[in-house]
Amino acid sequence: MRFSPFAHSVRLVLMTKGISYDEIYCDLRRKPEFLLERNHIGKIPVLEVNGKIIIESVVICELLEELYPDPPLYPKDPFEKAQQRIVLEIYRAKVCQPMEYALRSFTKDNKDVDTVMDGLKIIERRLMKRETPFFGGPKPGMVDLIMWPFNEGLIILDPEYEMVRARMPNLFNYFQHMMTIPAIQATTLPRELHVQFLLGLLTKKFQYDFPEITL
Ligand SMILES: N[C@@H](CCC(=O)N[C@@H](CS)C(=O)NCC(=O)O)C(=O)O
Repeated sequence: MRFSPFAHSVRLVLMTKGISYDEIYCDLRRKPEFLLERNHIGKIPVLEVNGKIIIESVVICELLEELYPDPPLYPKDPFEKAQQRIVLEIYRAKVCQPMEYALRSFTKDNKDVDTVMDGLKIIERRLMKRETPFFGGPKPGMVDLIMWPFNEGLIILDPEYEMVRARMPNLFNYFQHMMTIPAIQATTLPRELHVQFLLGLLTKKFQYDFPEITL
């Protein structure tokens, strides 16, 4: 499943830390036995390290931080780390969840999109209080990398991020900065593919991978 934002977060952390890994995509409509053996719930991403199985994208990313501390993606100061994690929690509750509904409606003009924009405004305010280009500081940190795939997906509803630009200039600049980061450039999928995937979900003509596109 090429398009999972949760898997994408893990991919960004792996790439930022320069960890070598093998990636296996799954067709989530016909879940393969090898996935169910490792996660009986059948959700991805699943990380396997030396025979140990870990699920849940944030848990996976934070485990990678502990196993591969260089470069650090969280600050040393526990209070600053807590501040960054608060942003992530707000984002997951106020942006990720409503985004799922908003994307399925496939139109800009509906209340679910307004709910996503309201959630993003909270993130915009948090960003304004910081003096660094990223939540993680001068470079993207854990929170930036975990949030990014959902921000990228927003382009389905908001081509070129026009709504974000008009209503949340700081966040729009932040998106522009994020798009200059090599790991992000290497993994970003064009809007047409996001749209094609989403249409596949809605029409149940799934396409979980586009083999012709190499990441
Ligand atoms: N909380 C999980 C969510 C993972 C998740 O929902 N993955 C989706 C793909 S984007 C999935 O595997 N769906 C298949 C299913 O629910 O059966 C995480 O952060 O890893």
